[in-house]
Amino acid sequence: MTKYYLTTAIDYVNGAPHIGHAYEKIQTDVLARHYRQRYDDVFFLTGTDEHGIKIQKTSAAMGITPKELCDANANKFKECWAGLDISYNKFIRTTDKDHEAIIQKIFKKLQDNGDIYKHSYTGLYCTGCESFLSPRDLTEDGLCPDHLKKPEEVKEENYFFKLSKYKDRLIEHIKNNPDFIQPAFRANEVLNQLEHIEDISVSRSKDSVSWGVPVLGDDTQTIYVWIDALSNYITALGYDPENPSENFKKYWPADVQVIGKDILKFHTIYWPAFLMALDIPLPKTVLAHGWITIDQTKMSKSIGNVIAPKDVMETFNLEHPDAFRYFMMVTAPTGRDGNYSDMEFKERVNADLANNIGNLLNRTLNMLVKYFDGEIKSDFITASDNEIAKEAQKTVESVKSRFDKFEVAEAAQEIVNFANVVNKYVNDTAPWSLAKEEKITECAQVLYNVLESMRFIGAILAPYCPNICQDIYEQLNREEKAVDVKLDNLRWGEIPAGKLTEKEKIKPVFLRLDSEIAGAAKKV
Ligand code: ME8
Repeated sequence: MTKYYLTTAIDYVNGAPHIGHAYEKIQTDVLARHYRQRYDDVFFLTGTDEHGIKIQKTSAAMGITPKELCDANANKFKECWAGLDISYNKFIRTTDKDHEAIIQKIFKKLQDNGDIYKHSYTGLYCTGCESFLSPRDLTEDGLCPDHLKKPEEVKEENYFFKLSKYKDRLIEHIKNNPDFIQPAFRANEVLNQLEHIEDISVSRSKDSVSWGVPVLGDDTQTIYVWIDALSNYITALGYDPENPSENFKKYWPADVQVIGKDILKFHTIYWPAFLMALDIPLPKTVLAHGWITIDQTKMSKSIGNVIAPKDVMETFNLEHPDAFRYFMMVTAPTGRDGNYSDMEFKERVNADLANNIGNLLNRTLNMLVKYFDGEIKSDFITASDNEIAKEAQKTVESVKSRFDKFEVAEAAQEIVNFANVVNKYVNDTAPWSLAKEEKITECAQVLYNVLESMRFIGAILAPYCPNICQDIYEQLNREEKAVDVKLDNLRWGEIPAGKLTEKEKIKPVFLRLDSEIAGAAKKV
């Protein structure tokens, strides 16, 4: 049995999901769906991060309890992921009772091991980060570089975690395991931060932060968000310091933990140090994605340019999320920042999904009906060593190796490049001329090559566009589901002889967003 365990960051529930949150969940979903086509047992975890001062303040300002705010917003995240076809296996909320109970045990174990001690402290707290910042982290004007707000000076007696004790082991781990931080160019940033690492506060006084898990045996202190939040990756599997569950033993360590670049330090310094202290193996890879801007501008409530996935769905009257999922995955090289604009979205999905892939299938099926009454004869079936078949098989291998490096955008490009090759092949061989010249077998074999190529494309594109690829499979009269195709079983020549389609059954799998037929879609 091969297993694969993936996680996303868990989102703060002080607001509703926007397309930046969606970017990460789609990226992880595409990875999960791809690995389901290769491995036996994939477990995909996501969820919400619900404790801390940010939630406490937002709910107070709204005149509701923190729990009411969490319930309302956690539901918005779940609804949003359902609308985007995010195929997670578990949704954890840090207010889940079983999670809270284990957090207390984890904290206790760290205390018993001597990794946590009490200490009086004056520090600069950024609510946006839910973290203390060192003066070195601030901008020249003394602001948090991510939230551009002045951190609050906090003077408290808190529990501290001996992060400095793990400094050398962390540096060694990062240097010896080049896969641990991906993309690799981010590792230096972490190594630089490690040079100045100090012990960190892991609790806040209950007087200042009451919305959180109390320290066991000391209810004047609340465990503050990072031990609570990061541990979700193991509590969700049923980790218990006294009795780790079967699921924990089966899935941990995580194969990839997907996060945004802004929380890299927490996932590649704090998290592995907590795991070392608990004597638990480290995740194999932490994959940091870039940030999504809107029209090249940072999304922010104050600018008023925050876009939710449903805004895009409504603007273009989309019946399923595939075009949005696809665009988000190709808007930037994996790991780099990307941008969303209505114009770029429309142009990109029209070019790749409608013109390149959708039209290719549509016109080939129409020719099959016109010249061969929609029927494949046994001498149409081509050998697996013809040039197009070889290109198809090579593309599957390139896509797999891109995914092995988490290069989701680059893998999509491999698929588009292959569709370009097949389009060029159709134009060069001109099956309409072959039909006119009565070169029947030649013409039929060209069509067969295209249909088989589409079957390959339907399988490898399914993680990005599960609905479109299912439609491709239905157009090809396939019984299996595109998302369920195991890539190692994808063999050339499996479209059988027999009736494949008829005129009435042919439908476009993706309409241009500005086409007349897409109709009700607003013109942008
Ligand atoms: O950081 N573009 O929660 P969060 C791309 N609760 N990704 C973005 C983004 C954007 N514009 N805005 C946010 C937290 N994200 C913590 C995580 S994990 C144990 C705890 C990403 O709601 C961000 O990088 O602020 C992060 O990975 C995720 O959304 C949740 O952000």
